[in-house]
Amino acid sequence: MKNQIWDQDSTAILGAAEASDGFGNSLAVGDFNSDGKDDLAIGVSGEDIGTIANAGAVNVIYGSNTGLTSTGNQIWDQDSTNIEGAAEASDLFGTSLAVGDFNGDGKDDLAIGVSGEDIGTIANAGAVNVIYGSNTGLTSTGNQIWDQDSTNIEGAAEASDLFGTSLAVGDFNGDGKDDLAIGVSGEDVGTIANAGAVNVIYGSNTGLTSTGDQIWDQDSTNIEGAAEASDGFGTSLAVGDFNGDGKDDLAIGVSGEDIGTITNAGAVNVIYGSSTGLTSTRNQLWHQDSTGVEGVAEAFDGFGSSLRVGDFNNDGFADLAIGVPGEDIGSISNAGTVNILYGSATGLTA
Ligand SMILES: [Ca+2]
Ligand SMILES: [Ca+2]
Ligand SMILES: [Ca+2]
Ligand SMILES: [Ca+2]
Repeated sequence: MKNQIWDQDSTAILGAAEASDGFGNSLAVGDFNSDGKDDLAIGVSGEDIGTIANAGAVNVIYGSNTGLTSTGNQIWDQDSTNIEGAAEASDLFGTSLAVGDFNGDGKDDLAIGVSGEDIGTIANAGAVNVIYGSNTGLTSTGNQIWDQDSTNIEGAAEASDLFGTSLAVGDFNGDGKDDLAIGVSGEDVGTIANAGAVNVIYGSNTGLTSTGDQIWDQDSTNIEGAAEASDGFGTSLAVGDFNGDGKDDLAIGVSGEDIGTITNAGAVNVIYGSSTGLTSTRNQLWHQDSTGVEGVAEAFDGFGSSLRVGDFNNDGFADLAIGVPGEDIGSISNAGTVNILYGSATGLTA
């Protein structure tokens, strides 16, 4: 099949290419219309909506027997008909994207980070829009917006929280409905600025619901580590079933974590799923000075800046790849490296 290139000036694609739109700044894949062909969601967080600069948008291009096609393509923003929220300058709708089946109807649904969303007068508190799939693709029916001031959601919207700066999807309680983890990397924990947090909102037959929602940070009861200024807990997220118990587990990058006196060496917290959702039981904190882990923690390594999950040895336990872009290789500054931790019946292990 011939390769393709897509932009907002491609024939029949909605939107128009404009300076600093940043089409493609984030990507996610799902089968939004359940036709067996995957569809592509494309973040355009620098899109202007009318004269509203950098409000942001998401293009969706659907799969077909001949690959992605302009047929039925969509563009979504907070001023789309019946979509929750309102496009405002520098909202950055589409700064992050994640796909899951939050209502378990067999059609994939799209979560859209809006990290620059103001909540009332609270600048850059951040929000997440959720648009649900249907037989005809993504539809405004039942769409939602979530922030830390949503009813019954843990936490409180504060300036520069950046709720939605990262997103990840997994079935943390194993009930067959996907759940959404939302990075809040600018969250202050008490008076500790930008320590960071992660909100978790669980799926149900009616989609994401506040029932049983959670907020996690390094000062949560029994969670390893300690919240410190500029830790950036939640800068990156990844999901896998590291212990193979059928409940997904959450890896949380803390790229600004100091290890002892080593500034911004970085770390990764891992919180395991259970039949009641994510739980502190057997949670872990990993860094390059953890016993048995390869490498040495050094200042500004940024361990955990990026995370990805795969089963590299096909043993049925998910494994975690950890980006360390600031790692020095010998005298070569910021050459970067990647650590790999393998899953096991007891979870990630060195
Ligand atoms: Ca499809
Ligand atoms: Ca769905
Ligand atoms: Ca679930
Ligand atoms: Ca698990």
